Amino acid sequence: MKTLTKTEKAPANLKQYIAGKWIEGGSERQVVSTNPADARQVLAQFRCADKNDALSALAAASQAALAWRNTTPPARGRILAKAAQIARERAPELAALMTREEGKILAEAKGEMDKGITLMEWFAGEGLRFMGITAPSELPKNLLYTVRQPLGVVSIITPWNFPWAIPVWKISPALVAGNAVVFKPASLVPAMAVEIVKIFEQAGLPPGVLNLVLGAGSALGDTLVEDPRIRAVSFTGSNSIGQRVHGICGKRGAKVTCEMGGKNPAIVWDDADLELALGGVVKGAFGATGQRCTATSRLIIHEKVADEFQSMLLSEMKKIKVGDGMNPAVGMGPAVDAAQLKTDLDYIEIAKTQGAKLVYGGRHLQEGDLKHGYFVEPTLFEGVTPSMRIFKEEVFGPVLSVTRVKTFAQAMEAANAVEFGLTSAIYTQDLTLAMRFADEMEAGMVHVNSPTVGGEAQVPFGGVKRSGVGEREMSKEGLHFFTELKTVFIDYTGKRRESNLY
Ligand code: UN1
Repeated sequence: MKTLTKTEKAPANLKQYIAGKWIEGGSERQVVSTNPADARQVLAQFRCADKNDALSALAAASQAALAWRNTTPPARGRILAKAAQIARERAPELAALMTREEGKILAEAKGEMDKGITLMEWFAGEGLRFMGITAPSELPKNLLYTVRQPLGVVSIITPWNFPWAIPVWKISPALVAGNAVVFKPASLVPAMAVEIVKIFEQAGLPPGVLNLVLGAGSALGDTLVEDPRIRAVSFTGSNSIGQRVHGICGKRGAKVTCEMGGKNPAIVWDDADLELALGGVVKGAFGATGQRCTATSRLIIHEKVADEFQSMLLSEMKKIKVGDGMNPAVGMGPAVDAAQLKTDLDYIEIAKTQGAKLVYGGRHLQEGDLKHGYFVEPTLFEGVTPSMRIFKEEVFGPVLSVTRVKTFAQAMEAANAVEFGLTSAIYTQDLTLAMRFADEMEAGMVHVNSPTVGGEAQVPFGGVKRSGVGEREMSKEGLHFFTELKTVFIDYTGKRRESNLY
C-alpha cells in the first residue's frame, strides 16, 4: 500500500450493499482502483465480495422481492423519478468522479450522466404505462387480457465503459417491473457503482430490493448466473463471457440478454457532405477513446472521395489533444487500464504485420505526465482488407481502419463481412442508397448521416449476429425483458357451457 502525501485525499473504502446494509466484503482479496489518467492517484479500495456474500445478496433479494412485487408500478416509478432528481442534482460531481475513475473526458461523462438520468425518467414514466392488452374472445361473455408481472430476482452484470448509464438502463426497468436486483459492476468502476446504489437508497428503495456485490467476475459471476433463484440475467460485456452467460441461462431456462461486442462500419459515399461525415466519424471512432461497443471502427469509403476525406481526417486527428479528461482542452482520455492499453497496442502491431498501412498514430504516449497514465494516440490504418484481424475483431480502442470501395454492392459486402452487427452508419445525400443501407445492413441499429454511437431511452438498443442475444435494451422491450407475461381468461357466463370450441 502506498503512503499518501499530505495533499492527497485518502481513498474511499468501499463496501458491499446487502439487505440494505453496507458491509465489508468477505474475500481476502483487496482491490485498489486508480485513475487511468494518472495511476499514482488511488481513488478507492475495497475488499471483494466472496461467494457467501453473493449468496447473502441473493437471499436478501429473494426475501425483498415478495413485498416489492406487491407495490404498484406507479409507486415504483415514483422512486425512480426521485432517484433521477437526486442524480440530476449530483450530476456535476458524479461526472467528475466518472472521469477520474474511467478516464473519459468530462464533457463525455456529463453527456453520460444526462443520458442515464433521461433513462431513469423514461422508466419512471413506464410505471404509469404498465399495460397489457384486452382481446375479444371466441366465446361469448369472456374477458381475455394480459398482465405483466415481475420475474422475481434478477442479476445485472455491467462493464466499465459506461459506469453510470449501463447500470441505470438495466436497474431502472428491472425495478419498475417489480424485481429485486443483485448488481455486479466491473471492478474497475466500483466508486460509481456505489454512488448509483446510494442514489436509489436515498430515493427510498426498501432494503434488499437492490444489492451490490463488488468483486471479480471470475469469483462471483457463476453464482450470479447459475443460482436457480435468479430468473433473468442482464449482461453487457465481452463476447467470450456473454456466450458463457447465455449458455448457462439457456440450459436452466432463465431469461437472458447479452449485449456484447461491435465492429461498426461507417460508409462515406461519394455524394456525402464530407464535413458532416468528418464530425461523425471522428466522434464515432475516437470519442470515449474508442471504448464503446458502438464505436466506429471501420470506415468504408468510396474511392472517389477517399483521398480528400482521409486528408481531412488526418488534420482533424492531429488536433485531438490526448490527456487527462479533467482538462477541458483534452479531446481524448486514456485507455481504462494497462490491460486495455496493451490490447490496443497489440492490435496496432497485428494490423502492421498483416499489411495494413499505418497512416497516423499508433504510439503509446509517455511524454511528461502522460507516462503515469495509459495513453495511446488516435490511430488510422488504410489499405485494410476484410481478411485482416483489424477489420474483423473488436479492439475497444481508438483505432480506425479504412477500406476503399468502388461500388455500393462492394460497400455493403464489406460492411456485412464481420461476425458482429451492433450498429452502423452511412453518409450520403442519396435517399435510395440510404434506404438500401437501412434494408440490407445486418445490424441492430442504422444511422443515416449521424455517427454509429448512442441510443435513446424510448427506442430499442442492441445488436444482431454476435453482438447480442435476448431482448433489446431500453424502451418497452427493455422493460418487457424484466417481466413475465400472463394471459388471463375470465368466463362470466355464469352457467354451464355445452361445448368448448377450443
Ligand atoms: C452509446 O454509444 O452511447 O458498451 C452507448 C457499450 C454500449 C453502450 C453504448 N453498451 O459501449
